[in-house]
Amino acid sequence: MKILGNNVMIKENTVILGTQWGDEGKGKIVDFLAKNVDYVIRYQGGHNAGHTLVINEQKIVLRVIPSGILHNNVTAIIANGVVLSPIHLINEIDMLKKHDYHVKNRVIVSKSCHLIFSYHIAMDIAREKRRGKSSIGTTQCGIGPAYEDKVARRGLRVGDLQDWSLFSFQIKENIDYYNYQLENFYHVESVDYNKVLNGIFKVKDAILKMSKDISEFFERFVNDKKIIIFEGAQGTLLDIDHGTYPYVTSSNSISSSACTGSGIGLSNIKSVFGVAKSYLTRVGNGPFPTEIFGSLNSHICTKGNEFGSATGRKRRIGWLDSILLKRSININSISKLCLTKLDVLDDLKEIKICIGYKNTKNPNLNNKIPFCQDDWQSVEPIYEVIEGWNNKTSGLTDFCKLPILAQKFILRVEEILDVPINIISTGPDRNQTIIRN
Ligand code: 2SA
Ligand code: MG
Repeated sequence: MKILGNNVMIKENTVILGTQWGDEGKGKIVDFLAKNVDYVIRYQGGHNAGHTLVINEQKIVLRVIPSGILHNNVTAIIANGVVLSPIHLINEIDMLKKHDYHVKNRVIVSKSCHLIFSYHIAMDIAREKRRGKSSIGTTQCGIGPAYEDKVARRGLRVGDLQDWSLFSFQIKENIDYYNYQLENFYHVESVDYNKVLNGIFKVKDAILKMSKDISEFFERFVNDKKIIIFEGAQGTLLDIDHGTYPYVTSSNSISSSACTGSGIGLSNIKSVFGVAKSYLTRVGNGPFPTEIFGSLNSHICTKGNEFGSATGRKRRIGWLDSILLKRSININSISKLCLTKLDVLDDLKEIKICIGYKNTKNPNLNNKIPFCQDDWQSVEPIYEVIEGWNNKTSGLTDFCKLPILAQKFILRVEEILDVPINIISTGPDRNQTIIRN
């Protein structure tokens, strides 16, 4: 990626993804950088994501459609790694239409996307209920069960909608399988075959019209030198393999997933751009060493509007954790960072950055990322305390106009992480953004 003065240009195929537990502000950054690209591709997750865009004070939350869609030059691709609720997708297209964005011809769906149906959602809810206190805190969108079906090789894909009679037969098998568990193991209501089938029937033609073999597509646009952004969903620490398992989502959210989740060859991806929040949030359960409670929690939560954009759940709040961020930078091969929500820290007297882990029960684990839940419990963060700038940064677009202490904070984060911070977000609006050369 080359950055030219105030004119940010993505010049090569780039992955843009979250480096923490999601909600870093990826949507805004993808939208901001998509103005001169040809394609934005979602390659994992589903409508559990909530990517918030604010354009001229109008707020739009995209959950499965890639964030570049508001630019007319962008074609949005939902690739094979995504689990797709067909009903949700149609609703999201309608929502955009209401906001005067007519996008139907610019949304393409891979025929290989696995589909999410109401029985996946019923199972997600039933499982969470049964887990009780040790629940994951899922978004209850059916993501986990849909990925389970994919790996178990009983999933139904977008392309399967082409043969309705075969599809109707196969889905009956799956519904019987799910209903047996829902009724006999989870003791909850089963789903009705006809209702599920009718729901899909209503949207199937619209979905099929958008569907394509994406691999065939790639051959063309790689040769034509089209520029692609691969947009990550959730965040690195929620990755099924590399995140804080089992408190993770059910997909790989790291950068290499852009290849498996879309079918593009490894050598066609040229750079990885990580998005990190200036502090840290997590929605759902699981370890969080730098978590903050009390009045500071409420202050940041209110000022940062830290509520799930899909579920409305209050997000947990904590200080920036450089131990986890460094892991994330390595796993993803991140060469550039964007720091978001700087303005949320504007009123604070002091700001902390976690620069080490002391493990109070097991000193061998000092500065290490634990494997066991038990070892996470005994992590005590070691903080560097930075003087707050206590001044407004909200809406600023020039690095030099930032209060000196805010500049110092950014430079210090950059130094700790040893990766350049090229973009700083000072508010939710597309324009509230600083580019650093
Ligand atoms: P799931 O539904 O099976 O993927 O949940 C598993 C874990 O992954 C977390 N997760 C998320 N964390 C942050 N943001 C997400 N998207 C929405 C948002 C979430 C919302 O943008 O605000 O509205 O609550 C997201 N999606 C999944 C989830 O909390 C579980 O910890
Ligand atoms: Mg989000």
